[in-house]
Amino acid sequence: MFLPNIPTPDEVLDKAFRRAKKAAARVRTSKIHRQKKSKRIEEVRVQTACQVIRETFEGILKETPHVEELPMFYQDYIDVAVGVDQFKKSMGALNWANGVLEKLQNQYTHRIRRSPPENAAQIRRAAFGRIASVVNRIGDELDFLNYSRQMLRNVPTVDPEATTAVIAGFPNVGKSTMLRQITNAEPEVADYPFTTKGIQIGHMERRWQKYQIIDTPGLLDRPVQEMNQIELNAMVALEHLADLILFVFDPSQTSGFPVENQVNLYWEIKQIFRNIPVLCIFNKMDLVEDEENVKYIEEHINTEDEVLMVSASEGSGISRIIEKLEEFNRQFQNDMGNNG
Ligand SMILES: Nc1nc2c(ncn2[C@@H]2O[C@H](COP(=O)(O)OP(=O)(O)OP(=O)(O)O)[C@@H](O)[C@H]2O)c(=O)[nH]1
Ligand SMILES: [Mg+2]
Repeated sequence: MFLPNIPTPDEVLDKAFRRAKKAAARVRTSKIHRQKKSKRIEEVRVQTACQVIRETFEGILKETPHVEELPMFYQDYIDVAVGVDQFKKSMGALNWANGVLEKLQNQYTHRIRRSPPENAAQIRRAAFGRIASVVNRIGDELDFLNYSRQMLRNVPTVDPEATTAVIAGFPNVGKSTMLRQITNAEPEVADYPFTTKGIQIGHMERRWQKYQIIDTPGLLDRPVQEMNQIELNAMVALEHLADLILFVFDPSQTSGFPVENQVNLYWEIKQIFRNIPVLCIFNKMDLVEDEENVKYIEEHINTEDEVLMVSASEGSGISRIIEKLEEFNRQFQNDMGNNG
């Protein structure tokens, strides 16, 4: 997401006063009386200064997306990253400043016009003082918007229209390997305020339908009790996006996590993504020698969830996952069609 450049109050004022001075130098004088000229110059300086600042703020307001018009995922994302209320408040401050500047511009232009010529410079200086104080008043807000710009620079480009699967499971069970295999490409990796390690998004297109597969390292791989508020909020954002959860088990336990723990995490994920279907993937099947762990998992998960056996690193079973995604998508579209 792109937010426009945000200047500091000093930058705003420097630019405004510099431009005002230049504009004053261009005031045509030959035909007007000297006394009138000095008033005209001060008037132009006040007007130009106000105008330049207002245009700067209007530009920012126009180029910044309206939070409430964005897809829910982005709204939640912004909320997690910087806080939606603070963001809106800061945008409101720009509006406020523009309102005040408009008034000052009118007020001081009139004052200069009505004043004796020898007072014009003094009135202009007073106007500049008021202008500076308005701009400085919203210094914190400008600062915050600049910070938001940094924080939101690397928002992953999610496609709200694409059918979206979110991969969950303990670390080292083969999630990233699977993502690479399914989407057949190096996934896009973006900074993500939800996790420490960034988000990975893989894109895939089959029969004119777009799919995106999301891996969130460091987020969906540990118990909910250990999560902080930011991470819990992140769940909400993912919930808006996920059409399907791919929960990856490692029955070989070579990842270092006993199947009991894996099953516990599975149930937690199901609790969080309450209404979202889960496809259970048993990975690293090439390493599984006896079936005991496979059986254990099968007996302890919801019997309605479908199970696929794969080996991500060897690529076996991957096409089954893709078929399942397509199947799910068809069903999903049908349901949508029937309900809409
Ligand atoms: N033998 C075997 N190894 C696999 C398989 N899938 C993944 N691996 C290996 O398991 C290790 C972990 O794989 P990753 O894809 O990085 O696992 P991950 O779940 O993304 O791990 P984190 O990002 O740390 O959560 C790597 O060394 C992979 O090569 C598989 O099906 N069979
Ligand atoms: Mg990974």
